[in-house]
Amino acid sequence: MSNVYKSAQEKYAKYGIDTEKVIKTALSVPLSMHCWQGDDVGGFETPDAELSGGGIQTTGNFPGKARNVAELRADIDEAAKYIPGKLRLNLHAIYGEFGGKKVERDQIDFSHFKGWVDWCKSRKMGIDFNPTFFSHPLAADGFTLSHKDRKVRKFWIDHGIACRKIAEKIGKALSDTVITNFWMPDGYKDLPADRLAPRKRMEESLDEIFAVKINKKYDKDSVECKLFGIGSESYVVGSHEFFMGYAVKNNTLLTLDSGHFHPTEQIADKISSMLLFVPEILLHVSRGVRWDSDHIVLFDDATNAIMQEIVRCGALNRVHIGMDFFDASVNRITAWALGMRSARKCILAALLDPVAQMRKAENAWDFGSRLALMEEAKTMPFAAVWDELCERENIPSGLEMIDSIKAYERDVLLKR
Ligand code: RNT
Ligand code: ZN
Repeated sequence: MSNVYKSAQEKYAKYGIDTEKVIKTALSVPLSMHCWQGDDVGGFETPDAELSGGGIQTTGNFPGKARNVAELRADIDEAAKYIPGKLRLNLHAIYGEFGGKKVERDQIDFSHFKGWVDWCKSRKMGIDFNPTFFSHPLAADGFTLSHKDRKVRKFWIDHGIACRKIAEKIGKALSDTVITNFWMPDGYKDLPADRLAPRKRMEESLDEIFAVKINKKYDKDSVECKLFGIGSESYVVGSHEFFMGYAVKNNTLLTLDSGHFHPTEQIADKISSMLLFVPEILLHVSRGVRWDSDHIVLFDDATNAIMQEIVRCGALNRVHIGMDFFDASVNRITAWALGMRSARKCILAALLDPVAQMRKAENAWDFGSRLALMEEAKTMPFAAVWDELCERENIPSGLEMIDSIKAYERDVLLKR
């Protein structure tokens, strides 16, 4: 235990905060690691899926992206070396092991994910799941579950059902609860003449998917809204109001992606409201930059505000924290590690806040002291506690991490 940490511990103790307890809690919060940062959301379908017709776009051409399951696993292992605390793995349906065969998305089953289950088991990682409603010829019109053509809708409905069944089996195999997230890119580039009909079709399709009984002990469904995407600038079927309404009406989880709202709108303030009306929340922690929703997460105000809200609502067990960023312009391992370390840092910082004192001031109508305490918290010796947390977990410090990832880049990534 370093002297710097000891002195920090004393300072926090003056505010009634036990840094030892905080470190343990911060490490115990699961972060769901999105597999898609490793290969730019490509997946391993045969023939190679193309990133077209779906509003998902990764930019950048940093060398060495994972080309197959084995490489992706090696990269996840490498990134995990730098991320302290409990991890889950968030898989998209296109990341199955299809044995070099073409398996249509409405035909996928648990066997394609059995390898991932074993792999995650040996790493004590839980799994989360996502049907993939993009990068497919039947998504090329920009519509899936709300497509005008019943045949197209049916294909995607069957995909959604197949994914829920897979997720349930994964949950059973891991004695855990998988969260399956539904995000559909459906929308129009330009002004629609009919905004209602696609939304009605989307609702009916989702109803059909969720009508299939799944054991909630093993799988829970979540729905994700978005304001706009590339190619769906004017209208997204699954808007915030659509999915907030859908989740409340149907008692599903609601996914809040930090990059899916107006540029100045933040999701932190939404958490306390939604906790009153939906059973649980899934977060896609990301960083919106102008029109892009998927930059690498940082230790910034928006992410700190999110984690503060979860902690202050006492909702660490009802808000599931998943990552959703993808950057192909930097080393992908760095992207993963940096983004997820930042998320963990924000959790730690939120747990170190003197909330009890702030609330005391608030309840006494003493808003000056409340604000002063919030300011005070910002310059408390947070870094000393973070370093201690990393050291105890044998996680390299920031600078060591950069050197170590550079070595992996030289020895592994650049040889691909
Ligand atoms: C897209 C959504 C969605 C995807 C992943 C890959 O805007 O955020 O969550 O990023 O499913
Ligand atoms: Zn998302």
